[in-house]
Amino acid sequence: MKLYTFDAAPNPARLGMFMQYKGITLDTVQIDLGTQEQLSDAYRALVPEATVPALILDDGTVLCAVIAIVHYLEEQFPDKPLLGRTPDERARVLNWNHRLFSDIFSAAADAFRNGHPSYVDRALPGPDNVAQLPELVERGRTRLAQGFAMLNEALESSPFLAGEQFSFADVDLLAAIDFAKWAARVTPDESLEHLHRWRAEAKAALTG
Ligand SMILES: N[C@@H](CCC(=O)N[C@@H](CS)C(=O)NCC(=O)O)C(=O)O
Repeated sequence: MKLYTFDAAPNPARLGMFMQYKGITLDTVQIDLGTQEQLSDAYRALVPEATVPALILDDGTVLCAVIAIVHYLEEQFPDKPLLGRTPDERARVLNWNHRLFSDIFSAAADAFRNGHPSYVDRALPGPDNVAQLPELVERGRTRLAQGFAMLNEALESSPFLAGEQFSFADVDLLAAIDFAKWAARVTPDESLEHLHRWRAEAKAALTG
């Protein structure tokens, strides 16, 4: 299998942290989003979605959703599980991953891509051009602040997002907070004490 990615981008960062924690190394090619290499004919012939990361399996299957890639890799590399050890835990991890993707990552992406001059007509990733909607910048920033408050509440009664164990839900939230900071200039308010407590512990769990 072969991984196409661009380490500096947020969805590749989610996958990168998962692989780092589990000690997975793969045959990897960097696709430079800075020069729009993802839109080149050569890359689109391999990955019609024109996004990174993409994992191409030995039978030619192309996986271009991070959640699918990590599920595949978790099966291949079962040590240090990050997707839950029981059916309940697996469901909670997946529930959070979906919620973080639709509520937090998409809000940060909206705030970034609908205002940045380099993303005129590239307001959404993918092969087709999509016009910017400037109203989505402030809406994205508001959604991030609301999302962080919701997460703070959820973490009041739980050490990690999906329960007692560090999981891919926590990896996703670490990546989402980094993304929100540089892309939307939104950081969790200092008053969100449970979120800050969780963040220090999640960073320690990731590297420990
Ligand atoms: N569909 C992917 C998300 C992939 C994605 O949006 N990747 C971004 C980088 S973070 C990308 O490839 N952008 C290309 C572009 O902006 O044209 C998933 O579900 O994990």
